[in-house]
Amino acid sequence: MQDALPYIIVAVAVVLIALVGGVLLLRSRKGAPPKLPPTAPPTVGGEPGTGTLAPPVPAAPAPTVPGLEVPAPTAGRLVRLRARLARSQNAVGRGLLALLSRDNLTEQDWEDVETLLLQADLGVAPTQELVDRLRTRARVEGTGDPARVRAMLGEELLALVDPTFDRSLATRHDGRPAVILVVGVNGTGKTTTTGKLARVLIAEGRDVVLAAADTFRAAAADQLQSWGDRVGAEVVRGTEGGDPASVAFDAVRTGVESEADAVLIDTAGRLHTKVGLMDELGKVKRVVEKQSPVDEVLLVLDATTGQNGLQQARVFREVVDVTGLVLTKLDGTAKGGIVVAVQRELGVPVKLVGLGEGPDDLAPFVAEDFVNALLDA
Ligand SMILES: Nc1nc2c(ncn2[C@@H]2O[C@H](COP(=O)(O)OP(=O)(O)OP(=O)(O)O)[C@@H](O)[C@H]2O)c(=O)[nH]1
Ligand SMILES: [Mg+2]
Repeated sequence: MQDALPYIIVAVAVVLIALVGGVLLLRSRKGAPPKLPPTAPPTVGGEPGTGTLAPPVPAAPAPTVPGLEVPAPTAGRLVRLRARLARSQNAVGRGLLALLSRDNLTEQDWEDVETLLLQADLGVAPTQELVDRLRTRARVEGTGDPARVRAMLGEELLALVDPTFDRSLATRHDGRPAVILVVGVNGTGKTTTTGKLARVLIAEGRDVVLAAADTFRAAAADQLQSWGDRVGAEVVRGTEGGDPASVAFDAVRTGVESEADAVLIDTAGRLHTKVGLMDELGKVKRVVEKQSPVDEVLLVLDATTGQNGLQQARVFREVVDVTGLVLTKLDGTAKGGIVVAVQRELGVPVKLVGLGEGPDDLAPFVAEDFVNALLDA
């Protein structure tokens, strides 16, 4: 037994060493994962809760709020997106310039000018007015010199687009957030515009609350939620099939409590001819107004639907007193004249234009930039 003792001690020592070694090995394996994740997190972005937990830090340096996007600055956006506008509109601009630069304009030439303007959805009355003014000026100032014609046409188009409109969007004032209601028929781009507008405001350093008051489909709220999550805007939503007015009401209360700069309310698409749905929209506005004035009602119109948009605009104006227009999908149509037609019809300015499906493809409307884009294609 005594002879065996050294062997036993050695055996115990071996077992102990093996055990300790094993534990250490396991520890180091367990310790390894925490070192690995740093390579994984950069892909995060929009994990649940990020949007509501993170303070909506405007244009914050990216590292402080990982996963949040920093929207592109808004200054000069229309100029930056001008190529898109020009691509679809340049047939009109170039056509007009070519015609008007002829030396002696015939009746046929003037008719062609008129046709081009009508095709661009300028509308009958503005077209007639523009042609009359151009004819008078052509008689006095002459044609033939492309530079002078360019200047003349530019001035007249600008007068029609009307640079005197106030196109600014309401933001926080009187110690409360601005309330912006987004309305329109189905598929015009309301939710997309609401999401893009949140980015515009956040890029300008403002705090935004989004209201998913399209309660018809859960997918509509999810769509808005994902816009909010990307930039850290809180999204207030209700239950599917719930009352849109109460979602809007709750969102405004949230905005007031969190001292947000703006509450953007996305509503369900509705055909202007459906009386029940239009009444519901009126109710959304009235319910919100029990708590706070509605500062803006933005009517979103799809520019590709042309004169149909005017019909919609008239009905929406009656129900909710539209204060601004958003023309979407201007990147896909040569019918930019609708800007003039619809402003005329409602006496309300186009405030924003959609020029693509990208998150920052929404531009504050600037009359001069728009006219230049038409003519300098
Ligand atoms: N090319 C282009 N597509 C746009 C623009 N604005 C929106 N869209 C697209 O239009 C489609 C409809 O947009 P939504 O924002 O879902 O429209 P909506 O008005 O909310 O639709 P409903 O809620 O169903 O009434 C989407 O595929 C958008 O990407 C734009 O300015 N240009
Ligand atoms: Mg929608």
